[in-house]
Amino acid sequence: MSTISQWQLRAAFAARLSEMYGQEVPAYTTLVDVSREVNEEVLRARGADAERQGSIGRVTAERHGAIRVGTPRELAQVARVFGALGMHPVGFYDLREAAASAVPVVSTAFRPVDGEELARSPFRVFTSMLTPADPRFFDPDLRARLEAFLAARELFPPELLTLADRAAADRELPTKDAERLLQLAVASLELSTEPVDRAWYETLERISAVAADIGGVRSTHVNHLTPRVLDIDELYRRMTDRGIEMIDTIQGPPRWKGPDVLLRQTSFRALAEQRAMRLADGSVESGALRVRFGEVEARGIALTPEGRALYDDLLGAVDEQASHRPTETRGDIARAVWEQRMPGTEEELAADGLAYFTYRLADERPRDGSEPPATVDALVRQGWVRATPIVYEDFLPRSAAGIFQSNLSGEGTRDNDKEGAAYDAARLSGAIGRDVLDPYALYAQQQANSLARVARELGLPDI
Ligand code: OOG
Ligand code: NI
Repeated sequence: MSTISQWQLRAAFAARLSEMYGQEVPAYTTLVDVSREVNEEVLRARGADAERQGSIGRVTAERHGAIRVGTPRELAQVARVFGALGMHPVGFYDLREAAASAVPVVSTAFRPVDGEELARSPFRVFTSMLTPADPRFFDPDLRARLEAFLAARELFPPELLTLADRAAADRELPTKDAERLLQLAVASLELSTEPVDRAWYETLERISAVAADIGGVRSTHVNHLTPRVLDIDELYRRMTDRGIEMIDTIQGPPRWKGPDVLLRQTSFRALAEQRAMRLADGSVESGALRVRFGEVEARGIALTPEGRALYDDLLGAVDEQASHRPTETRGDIARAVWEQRMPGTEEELAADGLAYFTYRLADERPRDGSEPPATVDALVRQGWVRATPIVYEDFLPRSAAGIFQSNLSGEGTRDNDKEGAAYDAARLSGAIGRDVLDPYALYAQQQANSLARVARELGLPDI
């Protein structure tokens, strides 16, 4: 009997979701086409160098999606569905704090965790969960109504969850079951045609458009699907030239002369889509909602906690300077700050312990019988070992807040005099009954494994 492995399920799921989303949101297809065009040009111009952070095959197929759910129970079900595809919750993002207007969610990202799995298919889904218990957003009455509404809906059919548990346990599924799982999983993330209860939706919308998007309807949906591009500035220009109105910034690090680090993202608001609305008297009329959008991203080297602290520090410095110099663009200010304070080469980032790399023996290493040196720096400098950057596979809370933000219309309401409900990675782990993994630990492990192997191959003690 032929079977489909987890990574094949994941790759097939990403491809089908992409096909579905392209049919539902035509601007997404434009984005994918322009991304491919830019990637091919970058590859031609930069050759092998363009593939240092992932093969062109990987980058071209690479996507992340985003979904939003309402309760820990629903998030635990999401974890089962993605667990079937070899995707695990990594990282904790508190968007309640990061956004200027009301975004009452906490988030994690489901993604493959080991290097080989990432190379096969790096598909990831940024997944947010509403926080009805946060009194800054919801009063006790609305919280109770919201929780009752959420408790009564079913996002994922039992058949899907049963198949998902089997795929996770067996790490594969027979072809026929795999087909069924993929169908049910994609269908559960399509935009529903069920009429929206207008009064209820608007009640939540007054608090936050995100709350309405999550708790105002009886289903969930993928709200964007993001291709990866090798030159995001060029992509931004081309999309603008095609008349697609992008948000006014690229989130994350500036364009600068040093290495690409972490993640740069930009987005555009999707058009309003026609949706059936149910009115108080039970009649249905046609309305429109804007709930889906487009986003694109460029990925760079993963930073260590020290590197990340520096990144956050620079963000603060840029904010500070931008507030005093309203005539200069944020990009120009950021570039100047980075050129002053961020190490400008991969070698320096590695030497300062600011970024993660994997190491392997160089093909052209000395073979004259000389002894290899005992430190990583010296091994690299003397040509024994080559360093390859580890790509950042995760997200940035401030950028994510910017993406949420730029796609909202109203400000919503948040009562900052109240104390927010506490939430962190440990609580989220408890709520969904599985570990939310620490991204730094994953990168550090990947780096350490590669160094252990190099040490073994060279007959060195630990390096
Ligand atoms: C998620 C927004 C964040 C990203 O790439 O940072 C995000 C959402 O709108 O649900 O997708
Ligand atoms: Ni996104």
